[in-house]
Amino acid sequence: MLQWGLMRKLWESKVSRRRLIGGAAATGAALPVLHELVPHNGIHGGASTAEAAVEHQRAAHSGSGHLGAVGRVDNAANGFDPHELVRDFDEGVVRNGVREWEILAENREIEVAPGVKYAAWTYNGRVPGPTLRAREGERLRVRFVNGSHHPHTMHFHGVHRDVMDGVPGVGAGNIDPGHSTVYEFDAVPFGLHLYHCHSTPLADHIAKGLYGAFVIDPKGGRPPADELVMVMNGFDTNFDRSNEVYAVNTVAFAYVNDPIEVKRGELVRIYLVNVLEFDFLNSFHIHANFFDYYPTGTKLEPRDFTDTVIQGQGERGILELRFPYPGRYMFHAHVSEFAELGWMGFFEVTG
Ligand SMILES: [Cu+2]
Repeated sequence: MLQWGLMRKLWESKVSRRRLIGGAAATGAALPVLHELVPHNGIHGGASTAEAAVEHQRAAHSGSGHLGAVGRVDNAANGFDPHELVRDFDEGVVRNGVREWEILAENREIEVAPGVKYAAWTYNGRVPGPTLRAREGERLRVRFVNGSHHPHTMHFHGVHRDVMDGVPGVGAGNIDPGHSTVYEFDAVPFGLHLYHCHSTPLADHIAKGLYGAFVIDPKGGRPPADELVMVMNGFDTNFDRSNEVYAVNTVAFAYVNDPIEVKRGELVRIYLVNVLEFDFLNSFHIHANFFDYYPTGTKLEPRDFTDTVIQGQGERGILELRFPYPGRYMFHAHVSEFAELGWMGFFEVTG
């Protein structure tokens, strides 16, 4: 409720907040130059619609201290629910020793905050795309079908041949609308990776929603845990190349409205991925607790024991923690602005 008042305030002071962000980042000065160099004509078809929605959201609350009527995002209409998505791992199907998935790129309008619609590009109809999960050393085969209106690819992080890298001009390159390809490679190294579209302009193809987490379990596995996936993302709803909405798993404040339930004393493992565009850094902070941190998940021993981790664009890591006390514990971006614009949630610890 309160957050929406803050959102309105921040929207209204957009210019000053952008200056703040640029000033906080070492490479901020390069940003306007880069934007001039990136061609982005022809992909902003939904701009007027999205902008109208944000304007509508702003107008609805203008001058009213009463924000309760804002309501909630319609998960059913979106076709995915952040509370299911947070524990949803897609292991595909194993045929003849090869682990296989089918991924369809399609355009889809999604609601990222109550009343705020976004013309997303999706893998399998959801943002983030499915969390693909395999075991170290397996052969993987991903059949990619482009049912969208623009050329797209799937670029996986990992170690593989150039022709399977999903970038324009190499191997199958851009996959045109109505076309498909097959990416085939081995699941190495173990860790927490990601996949995303690599068509140009790159920032736009990622920001529109074409990304997902990619988990490769070590051969010996990891200790049993309640496993969660959190993809830190954001949405530039008025196409000014800065985000108006921030979240984990797309829907602003989803885990404030309905906290993530975990059990006291149980090991909780969080696969944390930062796919945010237009901001250089993101972060995760847990209240009243600390966690072990495994950068990129590529080692079995934690590097840090901390309560806050910062990730750059495309960076990810695994967090492990236990909650010693029951109750309601906040987690959020320690970039306060992101937290106030949606990147905030609670754990409800029971038992
Ligand atoms: Cu794309």
